[in-house]
Amino acid sequence: MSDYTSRVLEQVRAKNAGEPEFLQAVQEVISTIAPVLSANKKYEDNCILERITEPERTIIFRVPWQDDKGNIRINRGFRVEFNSAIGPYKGGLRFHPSVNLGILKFLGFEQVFKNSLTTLAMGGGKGGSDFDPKGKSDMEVMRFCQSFMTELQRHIGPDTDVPAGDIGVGGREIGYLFGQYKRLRNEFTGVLTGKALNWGGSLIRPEATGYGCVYFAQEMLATKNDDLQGKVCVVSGSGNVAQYLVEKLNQLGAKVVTMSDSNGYIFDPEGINAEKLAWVMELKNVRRGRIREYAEHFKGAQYFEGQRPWSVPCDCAFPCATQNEINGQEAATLIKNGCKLVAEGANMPTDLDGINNYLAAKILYGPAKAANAGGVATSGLEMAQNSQRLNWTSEEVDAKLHSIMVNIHRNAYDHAREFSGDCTADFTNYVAGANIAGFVKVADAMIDQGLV
Ligand code: NDP
Ligand code: 2IT
Repeated sequence: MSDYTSRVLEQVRAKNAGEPEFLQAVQEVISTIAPVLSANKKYEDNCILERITEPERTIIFRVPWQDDKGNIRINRGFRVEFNSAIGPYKGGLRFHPSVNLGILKFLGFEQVFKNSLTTLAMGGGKGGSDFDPKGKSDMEVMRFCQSFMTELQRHIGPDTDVPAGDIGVGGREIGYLFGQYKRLRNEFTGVLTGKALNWGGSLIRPEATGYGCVYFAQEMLATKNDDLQGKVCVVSGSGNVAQYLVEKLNQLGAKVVTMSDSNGYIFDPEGINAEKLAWVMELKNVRRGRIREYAEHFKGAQYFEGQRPWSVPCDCAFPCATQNEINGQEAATLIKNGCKLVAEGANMPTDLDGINNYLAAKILYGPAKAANAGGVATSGLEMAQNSQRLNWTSEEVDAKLHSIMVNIHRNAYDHAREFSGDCTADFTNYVAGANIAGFVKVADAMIDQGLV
């Protein structure tokens, strides 16, 4: 770390005490971009680090709604509009009881660099609420979404800020949110992505994060003349990202042996094939049940209550549930058991100790902001289709997604090799590469646009 990066990190810590996830995300980025800051004095002269760590705007609002029994309920709504240097704010909405300002600031901060890596014109933002959709009826979810959008609609728009889904926000929620926006504003625009196909959505958007993460893993393996055929894979989560990631791994001949949810994980030594995955999708998307039912339904599978899957021996690991789901010890266990690749579908799933363990072991490690950027990239493709008022075929969208993931990998790889001193013939530090590549584009745009 240089004097400049240490000084800014201290300031950020002092100003954002009590937001550990945000500080963790900032530390990871700042600690890896020092070489590019030392080589280009203009970033320090323009106080880019001080500015890029401060959201442009943070909106916090009350969300009152009524449950099915007629009780009045109050939640807190947020939108963090982090950085608009290279395009309108873009990023998902998370509905989960753990949501608070610090978590949304970490997610918004990550989104700035991720969106930059996609090569598309999107700034970074994130929002959501501490509302828990679990156990709520469709009508309760609808009333909540309508109340949330009644306030949020003042702050967003197709050229201003374009939200999408994240944990707890899928097709159902996007539908209710879009309906209320359209009603209040009397306009049918691409203000949200992740829409259904019959009213402006894009083919492949639901699949995009999971598919994209697998495409990124393929690119990392290709640098070692390897591929996914026959690889034993451990996956966490069983939501949107995990489901389509497992689908693509199966298509490419890998064997997925675990999935999980917030209560525990299932281990299926035979592999979660296409037929079993279809059952999981019905369980999670229609019946909204628990993953433990898998082990009751499929003989030979086991369920581990309250545990995460990282002690299961594997070739490749794909965390797809939530932040900090792999700590230093769990990362060490993965490596000890032979894991050679980690590609992150979730945002910041590995803590800083865990990342250091991957880097020390020199495994292929695809950090979230590069590996899971396919979701927001395909949101960018949805925005492009909405502007054109055209729908592309799934082959077209998938080909564009694939080529974006190849480009993100190449960009991170090249920037790592140019700037990060620890790369060798067989090791690429994709953390440094992704952070530097994402940072430079946004920072240069901020300088071009003056002190705003
Ligand atoms: P979903 O809500 O569809 O699924 C989330 C999954 O993770 C569920 O299986 C859920 O379990 C589990 N989970 C959530 N919170 C926790 C927790 N605190 N502890 C353990 N398990 C948990 O969300 P997504 O699949 O969309 O998102 C998963 C991750 O991917 C998140 O980190 C998100 O930010 C990231 N991401 C999502 C993108 C997208 O396009 N959707 C794009 C890029 C990243 P349960 O079923 O019990 O709730
Ligand atoms: O974390 C993410 O990139 C997302 N949840 C997707 C955001 C988006 O705008 O599609």
